[in-house]
Amino acid sequence: MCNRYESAKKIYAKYGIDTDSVIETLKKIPVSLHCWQGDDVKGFDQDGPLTGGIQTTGNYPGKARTPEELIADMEKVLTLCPGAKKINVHACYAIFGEDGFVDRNKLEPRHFQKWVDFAKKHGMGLDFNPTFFSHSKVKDGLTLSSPDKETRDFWIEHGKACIRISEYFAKETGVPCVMNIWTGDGYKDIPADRMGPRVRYKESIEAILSEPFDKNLVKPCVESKVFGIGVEAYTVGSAEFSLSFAAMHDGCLPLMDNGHYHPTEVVSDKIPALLAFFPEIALHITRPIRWDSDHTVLFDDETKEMAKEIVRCNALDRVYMALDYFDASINRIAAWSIGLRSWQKALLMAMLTPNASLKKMQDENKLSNLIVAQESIKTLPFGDIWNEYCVRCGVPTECELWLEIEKYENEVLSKRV
Ligand code: RNT
Ligand code: ZN
Repeated sequence: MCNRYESAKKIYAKYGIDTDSVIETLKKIPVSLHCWQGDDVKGFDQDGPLTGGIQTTGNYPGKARTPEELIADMEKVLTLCPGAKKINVHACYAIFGEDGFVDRNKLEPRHFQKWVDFAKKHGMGLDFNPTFFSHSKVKDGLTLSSPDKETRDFWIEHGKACIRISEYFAKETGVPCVMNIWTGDGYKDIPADRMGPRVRYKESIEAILSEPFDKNLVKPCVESKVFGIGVEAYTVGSAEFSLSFAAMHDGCLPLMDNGHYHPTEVVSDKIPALLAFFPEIALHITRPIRWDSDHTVLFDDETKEMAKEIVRCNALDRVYMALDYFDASINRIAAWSIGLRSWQKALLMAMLTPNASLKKMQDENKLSNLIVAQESIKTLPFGDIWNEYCVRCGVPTECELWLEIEKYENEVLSKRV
């Protein structure tokens, strides 16, 4: 075993931390990997533009064009990232066989069988998302909150179909399926009625959740948002709407995406607030630059802070963690891997922190001692433990990562023209 690890392990032991057991624990904590990073949120069921107030920018070559390419790319990413994974699938990634296309209100489990095969092959669970965007039935920018009943009904049927598919995922994989409801519904300019759309949205989500399902298998979530591109003035599924909906509906989880708040708000502070009330919550982990830009997640301060909160609230089994970003301007395998590895680093660092003794300092009001301790922890030999974690998981270490990505780019991605 490498000397640097042995020496780092001794240093952490002085803080009461057993690095071997941290590594073993972290290996088993699943993080959900989003399929939509591989093809710029395009999907397989339509040819139109990406709508709903979200945007990918960039045209780096090599994006996945078919289900086979997308799954192959994700398989490559699995070999580059340590830790347990789940796969997060959007409904627009239905894979139609010989019997052909069906619209979103008619989707069935069989349209996702290849995703189940992929998950089972790697012993992973699956998460799911109805797709309420990039579709001709989005009427005047609205879906579940539309004043038009036919439009609402179409999307309610879609939501119900997705509940059935989520339950199928859970039964097949043996792992609960987190099903996240997000719509881009909203208005570009000042609305005349802010409550009407929210009441309709509430009733539509209730109609979706009236589809029978086992609450131990399907975990429905509602994701809030502050604004989207072209939807600047008003978002139906605002923070207060979504949090209240989840609070008032048993079995429904609030989902916080850290790109969906005003720039000075931090999700790290919201995590413990929600954990004080909800048995379980869900996260979309992203990196907003000035807006919900969905840049690749990095090992930066707020990422570390969010992981810290989950760990020191002892909530690793109460928080469903999913990545959600899409960068089309760099190698997509690199984007996926950097994001997942960064979140893994953040979790590892949080688990290598002597949280109990820091809390004690706070409770005893030893705040000078606390600031000194918090700063000194930052220079512990974290990199040596991370390196060892990668080795034990059989994935590339930091200095090996690019070589692997470059090889895949040369051998596979560059041939996609
Ligand atoms: C959009 C939301 C939503 C999407 C995915 C593709 O702002 O974050 O979660 O990114 O559903
Ligand atoms: Zn999101």
